[in-house]
Amino acid sequence: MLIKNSKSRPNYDHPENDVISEGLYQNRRQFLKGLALSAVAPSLVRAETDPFSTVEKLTSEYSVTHYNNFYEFSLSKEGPAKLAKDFQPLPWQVAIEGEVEKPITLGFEDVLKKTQQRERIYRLRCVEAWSMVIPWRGFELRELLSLARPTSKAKFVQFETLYDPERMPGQRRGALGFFSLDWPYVEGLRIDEAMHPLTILATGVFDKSLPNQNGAPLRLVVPWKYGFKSIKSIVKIKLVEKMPVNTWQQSAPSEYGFYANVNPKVNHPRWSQAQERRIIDESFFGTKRIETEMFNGYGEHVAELYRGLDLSRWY
Ligand SMILES: Nc1nc2c(c(=O)[nH]1)N[C@H]1C(S)=C(S)[C@@H](COP(=O)(O)O)O[C@H]1N2
Ligand SMILES: [Mo]
Repeated sequence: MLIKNSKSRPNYDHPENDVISEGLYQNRRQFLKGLALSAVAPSLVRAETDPFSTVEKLTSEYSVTHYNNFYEFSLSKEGPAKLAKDFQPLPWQVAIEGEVEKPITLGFEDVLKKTQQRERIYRLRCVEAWSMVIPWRGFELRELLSLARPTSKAKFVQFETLYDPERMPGQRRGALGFFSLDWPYVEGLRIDEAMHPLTILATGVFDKSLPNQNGAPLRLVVPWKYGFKSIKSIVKIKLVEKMPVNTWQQSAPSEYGFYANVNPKVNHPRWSQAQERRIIDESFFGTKRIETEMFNGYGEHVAELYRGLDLSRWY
């Protein structure tokens, strides 16, 4: 793989490096400091140097971008790619509010500037018992949360997807037939889950910006939890004191809970979670059936977060 380091060149546009506007000595120092920093801080940390990435065979790009769950556009797996084709994700703003010292609203470009971009290859296990291996690009959520300085009352983090029925046809009244969800789609994490370095906000897949159907421009990815936790197209992040009720929990509380940790021993009331169909090539039905792993194989990193918690009660 090619190593891209476009940011390792000094940034001549940045006022701190502007040799003309300020004292020559200061600026020369800044310039050299910039050079030294850029030598150790590449613009993108590649998966090969990242301890959290898996080396399993990747799912094909076609399947990742054409077998989707995104009810704001369609109930079918192939629907989101078609119906989100003309969605314009930019410009985009995301607000961080609630139990924070410094509420902020940032444009998408600013979010990228303030965070370290990384490539992370994660398994994604849907509650429907299929799975993929996806090379995400994004950054650790904790970096963004820290900018707003959560207070000691911030025990949970609530996320919201854009609500805009004009642009998201699945949100229109009656659009999904007899089926309906409460919009906007809401998800939540405990604060320690949100601050865990495995938890990222993804902005790309396969070295490209995130396709609309995958939640452009910005979506959560929590690899040890069922896919529905990984909420797409986020506009609001609210730090709260009480455990939020997420969309699927509110729709069917006996089937979907707050935690939604991948767990082969706790079955869905209507199907087993012991195994999964791993989708690798372009056949959506899955290339092989494999055993589902506890915490989707991320137990060594996250099991300690749940010590003492009854996982069959807190599903
Ligand atoms: N806003 C929103 N986020 C969502 C969903 C959705 O319908 N709406 N579906 C979830 C489910 S069930 C899964 S499995 C993943 C799928 O992500 P992918 O299509 O990028 O693979 O997105 C999750 N995030
Ligand atoms: Mo899912």
